[in-house]
Amino acid sequence: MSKIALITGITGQDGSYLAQLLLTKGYEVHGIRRRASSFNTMRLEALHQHSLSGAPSRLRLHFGDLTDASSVTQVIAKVQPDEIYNLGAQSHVNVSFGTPEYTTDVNALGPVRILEAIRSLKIGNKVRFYQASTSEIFGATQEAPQNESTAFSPRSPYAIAKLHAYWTTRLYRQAYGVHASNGILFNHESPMRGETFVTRKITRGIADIERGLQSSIVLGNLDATRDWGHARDYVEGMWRMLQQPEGDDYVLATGVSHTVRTFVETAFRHVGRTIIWEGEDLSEVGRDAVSGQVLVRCDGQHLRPSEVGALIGDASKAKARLGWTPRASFEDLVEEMMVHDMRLGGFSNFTSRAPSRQSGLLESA
Ligand code: NAP
Ligand code: G4F
Repeated sequence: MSKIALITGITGQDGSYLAQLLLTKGYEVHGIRRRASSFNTMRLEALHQHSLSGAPSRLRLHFGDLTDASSVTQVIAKVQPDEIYNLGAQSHVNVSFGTPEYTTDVNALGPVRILEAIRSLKIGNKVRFYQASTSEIFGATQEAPQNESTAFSPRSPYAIAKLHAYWTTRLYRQAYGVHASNGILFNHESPMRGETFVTRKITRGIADIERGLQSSIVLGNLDATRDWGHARDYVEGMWRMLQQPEGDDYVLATGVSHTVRTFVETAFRHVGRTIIWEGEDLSEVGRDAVSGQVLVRCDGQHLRPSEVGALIGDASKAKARLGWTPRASFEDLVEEMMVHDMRLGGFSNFTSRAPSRQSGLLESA
């Protein structure tokens, strides 16, 4: 009998990589997707196509929403999963400052709704639960690198909601004996990354500059640092957490950090351009060293009301207990994203595929 997994946020970056991993491992994979006025399952298209070529699809999607307890409970009751991965979230930190109440509803109360469903359905002794926690909960911490013992200091509505979810997950583990784990993941990117996160904004922007579709990329804080890994490596870590005899909390990170500025320079090198920086603060620009063309500009709209400190993770516990290590280097990651966006033309081509078979994924379209 194959195991059954349920993924919330299956239409997102991590959801698509995790679904692929679990299908490869022989799981029957179910996902909760939100109802939208246009197709939002583009990232899953390749998986669906794959299943069309072989055995009956082991991937099923169900409409639901983390803000709606009844839909969450109904899907869990119907699917009877062995493992639940809660990846669904309003995941954009800057957006959370403008939508604090909604972000709290999805990111903090969403996991409460899932865990209460597990309790009310009396499946707490059977199901294993993964919560997508985040390095953002360390926020303004002075300690570096950060590990599972580092004090929390969240600095955004997003991070505060995720910290609520972190403690909720621990509570259901300790109070009710649920196999529940927090993956405290540092930034992880890929060609499937949403286009408003800084890495994909840069790689897609460069691809569009090279095509003559835009003249420059407009960014915020160039000196922000992040510990960037590859999403493919991180979903492997999520799965490993749920294969342990007990639930626990683990940091996943590369232990190496770079600035946004370095990401920009590395990505432009892929298309043979060297960036020279001129000016200060929001007047700073990045020019092509040969042509002098301004390729990077700054705009205050991309600055946040409060920024986190230097986030860099220590994943020693995951290495020792899960045997997890990230494979892709920073350079590998930038290269893969650039190759993808140069080939596919970034956002415009990604979304222009009209997936007429999308409803084939749905049990209740
Ligand atoms: P993502 O690409 O933004 O995907 C988020 C997913 O959540 C999408 O499938 C989205 O659906 C879904 N979602 C949003 N609101 C929902 C709601 N109300 N009900 C049900 N589903 C909802 O994010 P990601 O990068 O894959 O990240 C996955 C999870 O890990 C998130 O919880 C994020 O906060 C967390 N995390 C990410 C990173 C990272 O660096 N990527 C690091 C640490 C933690 P739509 O497609 O309909 O929008
Ligand atoms: O790419 P970002 O928006 O990612 P951020 O805020 O680190 O959040 C991501 O990683 C978290 C894990 O630590 C996840 F929990 C979260 O869900 C999400 O996946 O911004 C990265 C850095 C920030 O310091 C930001 O100020 O890039 C800086 N930045 C500079 N210019 C920009 C821009 N960020 C965005 N989104 N857009 C810009 O133009």
